[in-house]
Amino acid sequence: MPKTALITGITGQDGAYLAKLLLSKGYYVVGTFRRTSMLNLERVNYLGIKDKIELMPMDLQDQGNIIKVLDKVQPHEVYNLAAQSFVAVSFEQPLVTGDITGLGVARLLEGIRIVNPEIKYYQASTSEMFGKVQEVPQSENTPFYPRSPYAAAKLYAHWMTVNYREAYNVYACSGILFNHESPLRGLEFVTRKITNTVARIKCGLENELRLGNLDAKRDWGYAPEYVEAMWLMLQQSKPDDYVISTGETHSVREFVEAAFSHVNLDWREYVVVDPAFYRPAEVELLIGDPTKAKERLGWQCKTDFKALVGLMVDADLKRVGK
Ligand code: NDP
Ligand code: GDR
Repeated sequence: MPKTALITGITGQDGAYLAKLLLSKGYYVVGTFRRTSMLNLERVNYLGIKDKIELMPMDLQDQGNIIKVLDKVQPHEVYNLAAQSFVAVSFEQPLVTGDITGLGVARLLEGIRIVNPEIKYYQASTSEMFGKVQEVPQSENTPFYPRSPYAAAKLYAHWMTVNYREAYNVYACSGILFNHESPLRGLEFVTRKITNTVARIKCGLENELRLGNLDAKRDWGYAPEYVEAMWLMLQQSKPDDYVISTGETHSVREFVEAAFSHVNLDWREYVVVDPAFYRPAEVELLIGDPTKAKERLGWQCKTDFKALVGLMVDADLKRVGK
């Protein structure tokens, strides 16, 4: 009998890559989506897996819905990737972010406890929980200091995951993933906004790129490699929490420079700094220490910064060209 995995957030970047990985490992994959006026299956389509997964509506805001889906699917593993995941929007919509990204996790963990506490659980935690960093680089032992409603909601979700592990013995892991990007990244996030606009400028469709804080530094990795770490966390003898990162940091400005220079353009001629994209509170510097993941999971990143920028620009050039 193949194992069954339930992935929330199947329409997002990580949901699509994780579904592809689990299919390649022989899993039966159920992907859940929330009801919208138009179901967006662009990413699973792009990866050619739409017809290989079962799709089921499930909203993290609805406890009854969650219990019914868990009961029907009886998964061996649940990967919770669903969230209101855009930090900037969380300042505009703090309550809905808290309800989905924070309380949604409590609903899911309660569902697991009620339906079958043997279900293994992966929580998509984030480097944003380190926020105003208390230590450089950040590891599993670094104190948290969230700087946005999104990060505060994720921190609640992180501790709920730890609590269900300690209180009810649920095999629950929190993956503290640093930024990971790909050609499937949402267009509102800075990396994809840059690579998509660079491609459009190169093709003569646009002539400027408006950005906010160019000095912010992030530890950017390649998303398909990060979903492997999620799976590895659920295959260990004991549940635990892990930082997943490259161990390198680069500024937004460096990303911009690399993306423009990939297509032989000078970024200074196109980039306009626009205060509209500044955040009320910023996370200035993130750099993760992935030692524990390397030692215990045998995981490490393979794609370096320059290669990541290059592959994202190339994918956008191809798309824009079409
Ligand atoms: P995306 O924003 O691409 O995907 C988020 C998913 O959540 C979408 O499928 C979205 O559905 C779904 N969703 C939103 N609200 C609800 C809801 N109420 N009920 C059910 N589903 C909902 O995120 P990523 O794939 O980039 O990230 C995956 C997870 O990992 C997220 O939880 C994110 O916060 C976290 N994370 C991401 C990192 C990164 O660098 N990518 C780093 C660390 C953590 P819809 O398509 O309908 O909007
Ligand atoms: P982040 O990603 O907030 O790190 O959260 P994002 O790409 O949105 O911002 C990264 C940094 O770039 C700066 N920035 C801009 N950001 C956006 N989106 N648009 C701009 O025009 C712009 N100009 C400068 C930001 O201020 C910020 O410092 C992502 C999400 O995927 C989260 O869900 C996840 O938890 C974290 O990564 C790890």
